[in-house]
Amino acid sequence: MATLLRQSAFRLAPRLPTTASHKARFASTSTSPVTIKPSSQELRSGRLGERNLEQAIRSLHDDGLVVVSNVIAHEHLDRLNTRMVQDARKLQAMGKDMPFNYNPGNLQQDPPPIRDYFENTVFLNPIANQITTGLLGPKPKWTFCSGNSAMPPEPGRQPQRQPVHTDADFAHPSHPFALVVNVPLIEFTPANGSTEVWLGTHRGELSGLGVQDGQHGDRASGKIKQPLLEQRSQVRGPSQPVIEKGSIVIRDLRLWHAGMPNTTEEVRVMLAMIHFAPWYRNPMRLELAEDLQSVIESQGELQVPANWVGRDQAVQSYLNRGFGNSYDFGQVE
Ligand SMILES: O=C(O)CCC(=O)C(=O)O
Ligand SMILES: [Fe+2]
Repeated sequence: MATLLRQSAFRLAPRLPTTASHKARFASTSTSPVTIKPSSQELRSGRLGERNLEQAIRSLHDDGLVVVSNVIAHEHLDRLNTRMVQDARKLQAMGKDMPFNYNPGNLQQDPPPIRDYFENTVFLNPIANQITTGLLGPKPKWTFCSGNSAMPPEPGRQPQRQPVHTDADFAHPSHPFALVVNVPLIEFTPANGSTEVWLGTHRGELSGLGVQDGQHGDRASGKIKQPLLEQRSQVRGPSQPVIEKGSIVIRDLRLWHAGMPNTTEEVRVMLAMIHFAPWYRNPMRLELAEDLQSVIESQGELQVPANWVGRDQAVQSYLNRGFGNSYDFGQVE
């Protein structure tokens, strides 16, 4: 009897796993993000196959970030970049009134919300939508469309880094509810201010108001407490990855990150679009020119709550929006 019991217990004992899928279950300590390189068939169809989609979803759960390379044609980025660099220089010329986040080297800057600059591969990228839908559920809500520009230092000034922070500087669910789709308009490198990212900090005890200093709306809100930064560095430190032009970076809104100094002479623009879960009651709306209405209404992947305004009004107001943590990404009751 005893022998039988021992044998069956042995049979039930977990076997030492050796497969790749098992390895994936252990938390990674790599500081570099996972980069998915879609096949030419996946690029043609605008859909990742099962294996790459699994990898993207797993990276978002485990690391809070995934990079997908080669999904946007460079010419779709270049025209928008030329315009946004001109706009960034205009904003910089506003001096102390410029819309900066944490320090004057990092501008909050919307793209022009008009048909001439709207490429579907940039703003409604099908692979980005497939991944955010896979994680958040059908028809994520797109209610924020802006950008962050790391400016070359002005003469006589030292470029500054942002404090490590989370953009989720409000009470929020402890499970995924919002993803930021970042589109770099040029290649990002440590020299031009590639965003510093702290993988794996989007969940558990590392996430929530308890890890943050500052109140929502302060320029310093969302800042991660210093002792936690030191502790986390021992486990899984930060990195400033090189991101190839044409990539998208999808990041859990809760992840710790920081805008970094741009030591080059070229403005570094990164678009930032937030997809909220379909059930998440964020009341924000986009403001878009009427000439985009048919483009937006002919797609069915995202909910896009928008105020439609005349082209002239759209052009007049897009450089005059909120910044810092003046946006409210929270949800209503
Ligand atoms: O520009 C960047 O790389 C990041 C900016 C950022 O995180 C912010 O302004 O909240
Ligand atoms: Fe941020």
